[in-house]
Amino acid sequence: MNKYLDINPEVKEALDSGKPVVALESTIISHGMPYPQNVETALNVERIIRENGAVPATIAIIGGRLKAGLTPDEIEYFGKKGPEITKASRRDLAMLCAKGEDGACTVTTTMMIAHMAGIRVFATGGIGGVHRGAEITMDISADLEELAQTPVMVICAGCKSILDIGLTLEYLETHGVPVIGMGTEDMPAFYTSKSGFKVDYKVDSPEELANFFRTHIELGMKGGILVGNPIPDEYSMDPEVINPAIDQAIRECNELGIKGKATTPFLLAKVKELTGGDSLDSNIQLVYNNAKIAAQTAAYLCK
Ligand code: PSU
Ligand code: MN
Repeated sequence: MNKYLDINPEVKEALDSGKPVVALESTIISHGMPYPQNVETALNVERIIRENGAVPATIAIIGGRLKAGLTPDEIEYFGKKGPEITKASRRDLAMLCAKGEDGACTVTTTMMIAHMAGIRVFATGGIGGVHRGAEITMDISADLEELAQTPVMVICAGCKSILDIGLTLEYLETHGVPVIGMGTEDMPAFYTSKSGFKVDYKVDSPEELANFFRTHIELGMKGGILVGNPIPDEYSMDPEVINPAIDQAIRECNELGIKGKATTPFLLAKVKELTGGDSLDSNIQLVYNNAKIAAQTAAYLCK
């Protein structure tokens, strides 16, 4: 086992005895949602994963240790400290471990640590991708590179249109990452169920998804797969409300000259502010929905 990795005892027991485990990220806690809803959501997500037959492993870096599985107190700590905790991507891992610091794991570092621990299924809200205007800025999330090289299944609600969804899908195609729709042929757009872009394949159940991923692993494919699970209709947002808010958030981001790793957290917070909290409610519900599908898929994968 990696000398920097600590696997929580409950997670370790589950992995050793072939029981289903689902990884969860911590950037969504520290940078993606405000306190205290972030902590409440993170604890509910863990509960939903248990109710659906799997063991949750929220992933983070604490005092330079890579943690697969957090205690409720550690989740509270991450939620309370919020954006003060370093948002940790692949390039940050060694420095945080060397200095003994904390890091909130993005999709990238959650995939890395999940893979080190032997966890194959990971649920989150949305992934990073190719930003609008990337043909000039070259702002492309490291999440896409990680999907290209780490064999973990990432279940999300699609990409927010803070990104260029079409270019994100092109990039994934180039890198050989299969994009699967759960019960849909349309790539979901996070707050809404359809982006207007097609996924590569549609599956109709967690069982079918598990069979596909098992084959992917058995073939020795080195990368991951991305699953777009659409937000349930009752929580989906009105495109006429969410789209102008996203456009305005991007305009303000450009005007303020915000760049690099600060871009995504700024856009997420701005969209939430502009929609008066409605987007936060949708965000929370879609994460719950992804957690449920992830736990069920992980359970089939263990059969
Ligand atoms: N998109 C969301 N919510 C999030 C993120 C993205 O809708 O919380 C977070 C995830 O942790 C993701 C990261 O891995 O932002 C991507 O950041 P960047 O664009 O800087 O790579
Ligand atoms: Mn970026």
